[in-house]
Amino acid sequence: MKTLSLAGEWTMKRLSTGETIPAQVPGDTHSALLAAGKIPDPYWGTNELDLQWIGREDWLLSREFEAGQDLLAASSVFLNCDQIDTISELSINGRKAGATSNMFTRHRFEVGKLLKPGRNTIEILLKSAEAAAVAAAKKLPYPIPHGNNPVQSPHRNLVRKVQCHSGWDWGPCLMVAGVYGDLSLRANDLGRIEHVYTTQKHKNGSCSVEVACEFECAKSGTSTLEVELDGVSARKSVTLQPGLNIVKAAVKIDNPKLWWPLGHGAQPLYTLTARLGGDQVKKRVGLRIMELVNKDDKIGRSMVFRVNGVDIFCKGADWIPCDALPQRQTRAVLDDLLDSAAAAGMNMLRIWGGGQYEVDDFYDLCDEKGLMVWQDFMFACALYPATKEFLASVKAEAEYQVKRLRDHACLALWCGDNENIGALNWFKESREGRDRYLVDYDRLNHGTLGKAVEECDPTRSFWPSSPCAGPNDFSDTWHKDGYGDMHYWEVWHGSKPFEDYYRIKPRFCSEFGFQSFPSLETIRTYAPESEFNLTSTTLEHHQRNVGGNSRIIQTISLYFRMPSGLKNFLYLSQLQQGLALKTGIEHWRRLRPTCMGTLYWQINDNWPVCSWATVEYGGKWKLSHYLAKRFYNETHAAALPQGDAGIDVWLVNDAPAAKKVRLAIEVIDFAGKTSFSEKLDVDAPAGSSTCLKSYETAKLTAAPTGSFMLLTWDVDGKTSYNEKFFVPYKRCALPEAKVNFTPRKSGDALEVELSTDLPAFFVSLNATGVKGEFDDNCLTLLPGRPRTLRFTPKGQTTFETFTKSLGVTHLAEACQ
Ligand code: BMA
Repeated sequence: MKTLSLAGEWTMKRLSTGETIPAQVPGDTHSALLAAGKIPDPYWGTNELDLQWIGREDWLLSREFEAGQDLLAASSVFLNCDQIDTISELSINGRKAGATSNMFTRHRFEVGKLLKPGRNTIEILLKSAEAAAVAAAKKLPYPIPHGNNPVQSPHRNLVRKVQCHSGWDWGPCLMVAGVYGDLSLRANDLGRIEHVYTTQKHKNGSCSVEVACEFECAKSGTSTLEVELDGVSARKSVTLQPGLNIVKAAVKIDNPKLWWPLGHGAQPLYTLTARLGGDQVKKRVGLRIMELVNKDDKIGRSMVFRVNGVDIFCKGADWIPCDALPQRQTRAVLDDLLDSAAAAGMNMLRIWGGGQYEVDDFYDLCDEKGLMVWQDFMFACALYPATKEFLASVKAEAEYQVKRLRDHACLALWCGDNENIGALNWFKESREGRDRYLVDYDRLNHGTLGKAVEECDPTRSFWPSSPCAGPNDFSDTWHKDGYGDMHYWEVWHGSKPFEDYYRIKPRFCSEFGFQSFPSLETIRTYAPESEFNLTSTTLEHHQRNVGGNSRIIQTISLYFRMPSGLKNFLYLSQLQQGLALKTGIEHWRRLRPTCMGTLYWQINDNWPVCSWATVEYGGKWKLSHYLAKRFYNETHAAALPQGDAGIDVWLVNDAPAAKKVRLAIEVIDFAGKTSFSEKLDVDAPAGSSTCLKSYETAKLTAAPTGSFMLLTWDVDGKTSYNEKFFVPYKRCALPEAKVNFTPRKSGDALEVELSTDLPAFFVSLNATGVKGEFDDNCLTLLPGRPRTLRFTPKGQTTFETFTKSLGVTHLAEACQ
């Protein structure tokens, strides 16, 4: 296979004016305009509003290339387009090479006849997706509605484009267009490999791996399929016919080293090479058995991911595209965010249906890090058409994506969409004419997506929608405890207090969340200091959930004394978010095995904004992410309310092995004096949840407004902490503690020792402007019990810079 990459600098012309600027391929329109100085930063202030015109224009990308004899003499030359966003017409030397209308499908166009010796010109006309959507809406026999957000491009559900490009309740409306991934000319004589995928069969300590190679032949011929999996190889001679051939060979691995989700074992990956007819594909495969156990039980129906026979409690979050400007979605950014997921103890991410099937790097990194992927198909919060053309386009998309991704060890589940069953109840049209819309839904969902999974990846389950009750059940199960996955939004969208989580016993909670503001340093990237106010135009513009800021303030008033000034407010909003998530997650973790998963909404942002993310745009951890690292702790102790007057102490062990746990339960007053103390030595079985102790609050403390409970436990030499207040924080006269911090260099590491004269709560260090994370933060600090935190910088910094960047605050100080 000869390849001529077409990546690099192209020319981009605005068709309506004729103006040209340079543009990158791979890359997007908005990034090109920004780099050329033609538009201001779309993330700054309210600039987004002035940039809506870009998505309404047509853009012409062009460049020249040299075609050598190697290309011209080949029997097949094709243009490989990994991803074109979205509506496009391609031509070479002025003659049509192809057209696209679905950005989730790879396109390969035969172009040999269009090439000439020497200089050639290629053009890609990127047509306005918004205009195409509006035109498509006019042709519909009946309306197909979608959810609306504050800044919204219309009819996004009618084009196969990243749905959140059109705006979301956390994301800007930037209708980018562009070419992503590989764009190249490739020449071959016999043909090309379209897909390689494997099927594993585990039996008696060995694993046979069948390798299927889909080969598109330009002409008939003979060749040999050569397969190699970590030194074990197989060969098969084949006669190939013009068109698509599927050739298979099998290899056997004895005593396979099994792949495990993070926290359950290692992530060995075997290198697979498949060669056929002069083309080859290399990938890494993890050997494991992945099942979704969805069986009737006493409660209803289970929802358990079982890997290699072990039931896994899934801990994680929902994932959205990491940047609204696709050109900025680099492997380094993904790697950093996925590291943040793993560092917080997550083992699963759900790729949400309003975003995108991620790039190969994403799944490669998840394979390596042991992060399972719940993969939605890209449909969200809307009704969708079921016209012949639309379904044909979705069929091609689904088959392509399933074949592309099915070999990833991390891939745990295919799910039809996000909230589309629920959406049947959101719109007047579908409430009044449910039959019609439900039939459309089923044609797309089960009839197209489910079928693609059945045919192209029978090794995995297809889950129709998130949330849903399971196959063939179109009831609204958002709040059903007995079965299905659940999106629980009464806390936040329903304005219920955190304690509302305690009423819910989900089998698997795949969405729930609470918003917070990003840090001041991130706000500085979109607002001038004159706008540093919660209700300023800019801060309100960077909040896309109507009423979101008010809800944050209102909730603060439920639990806390009011903070003074913006900085303290930001701190408190992040702490509050962490505590909301903690309330739900500690409760649901203790319910295992009834509940076997919590994925909170959402881990990341796609621009700097006030949202449900626990990691800010740019990668900085909010305080809530530090709390996540603690409440997702593998062996976790938590004090949870028992009715109005009691407290239960629970111990959850998600580890695959039993753990010896030494636990101290203390009640400490605000002067730092311990008034109650009990020590327990516990054997926590693998995959267990146990209520260790029940207390009557009145017997634990005579001063519930002047003391708190501290749990301290040691497992495998690691000490962990958790605290519980007896009354809302606002009822407590928190001591005016003086917290000291002393930065230190210890070898290559940067450390900070924290100490205090009186108990201090949610003590938080911030290293403004220095990228990196502390190993713990937002913690309880007691007199006589100093803590040393370790800071791991990302990139270069000096001890002096780090020292100067440091600041500290805690609850009493923020809400004086
Ligand atoms: C959900 C998601 C998103 C949304 C989030 C917050 O249920 O699926 O559509 O951004 O809630 O409202």
